[in-house]
Amino acid sequence: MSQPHARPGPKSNEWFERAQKFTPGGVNSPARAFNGVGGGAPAFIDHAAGAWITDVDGNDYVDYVGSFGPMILGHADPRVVEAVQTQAAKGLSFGAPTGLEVQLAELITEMVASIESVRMVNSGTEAAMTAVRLSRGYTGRKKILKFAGNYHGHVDALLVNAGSGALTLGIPGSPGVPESVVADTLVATYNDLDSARQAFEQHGDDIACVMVEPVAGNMNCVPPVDGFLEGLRTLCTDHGALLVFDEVMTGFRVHPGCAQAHFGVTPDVTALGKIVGGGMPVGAVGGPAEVMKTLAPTGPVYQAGTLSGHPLGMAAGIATLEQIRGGAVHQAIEPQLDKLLAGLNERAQQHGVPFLTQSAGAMFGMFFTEAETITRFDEVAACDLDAFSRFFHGLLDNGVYLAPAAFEAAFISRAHDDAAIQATLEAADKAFAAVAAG
Ligand code: KE4
Repeated sequence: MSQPHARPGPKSNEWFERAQKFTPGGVNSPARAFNGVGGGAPAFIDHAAGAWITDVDGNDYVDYVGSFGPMILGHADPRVVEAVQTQAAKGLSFGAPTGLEVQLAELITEMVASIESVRMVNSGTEAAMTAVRLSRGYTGRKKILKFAGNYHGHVDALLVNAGSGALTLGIPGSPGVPESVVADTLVATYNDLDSARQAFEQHGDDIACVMVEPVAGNMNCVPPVDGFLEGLRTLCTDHGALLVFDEVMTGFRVHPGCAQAHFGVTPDVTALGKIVGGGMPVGAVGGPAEVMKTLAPTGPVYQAGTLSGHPLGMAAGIATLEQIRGGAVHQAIEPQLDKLLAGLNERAQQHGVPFLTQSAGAMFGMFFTEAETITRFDEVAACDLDAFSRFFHGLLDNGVYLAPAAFEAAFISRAHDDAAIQATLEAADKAFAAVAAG
């Protein structure tokens, strides 16, 4: 399917011109804008299948964005598409419960050991927001602890910047977020257990929850160092706080049982998104029934949604998780990712480009650095971001599509066969040459 490529062509430019007239920045999520890689029109997509995505100018790309994570089976998986088409013909949404919601809830509780009860929502943001309100309602406490470089959606209380120092009180991370809303948000350093311990020493009995990405996928791809997640588990248990794993990205991606199964650490509450909806707008928040019963209508913590448990999203989620649960998808992906990363590192070395890859399950990251390992946000920020931008465009010009930012993770799917990997490595050879040329 691959063919010689130019960067997004005239039709993407036309759509971008039109889009900017009616939508801020011409995109419905800033993560899709090319601002972080020198600007210009993003590729407007016409269709996708398997590992490949095709833009409106007919350029084919091997895709490592995968809708920022959901497409672990590859694009337009026949069973997922068929499930959505069949359900759509029966009506789109009812404002009343359906058996589909029960089936997806049963699948989630079967696949994720820590989840006995689950509430469907419409996005990862909603899942994280609900997890915070649930934790505060369940514990009767106000403070929440998160980590610099972790992203949990655009929830006001979680849109905070870390100040200087290991532990800081939240500073609004965006205009429109009042200081009062983040006054109870503590920010520690990811992979620095002492900074979390310091938070508990200072605020222990008022911390409702610790919210953490079990693999940090919003500061490129930074796995937890040994003992970090285990240490958070102990701190939360000792101080009566809830440990919330934001598995919106890692859920069903790092392991069929989520990152918590991969690392053997059990959270109290899990936020899910992306893969759980198979590419449709679905989020979920789950945990022990004892905690989850705090949510309305069984408990006093209010939470609701017109389209929560949407039949088409449930159908897509069921069709996706049914293919993941046995483990065969992750087993098939592993050797392909190994081949890809080995090939990338080999070509970087051939071109004399300082380059590092890190991965967890079916997600991975690429850093332009001399460092042997990256474990902290400041180390990511110190990487050569200009080199990443040249690499991004070198790949795009040669038919490989990455997220347009050095702080995003990359995603491989079951559909990334040897042909896709080979096409990627041929493009990478040219892209590393562009990086080396400076
Ligand atoms: P959504 O509201 O975008 O469905 O999920 C928010 C969210 C929550 N938690 C984690 C760990 C996440 O990674 C996300 C969303 N991830 C970004 C990618 N960095 C989505 C891309 C975008 O915002 O367009």
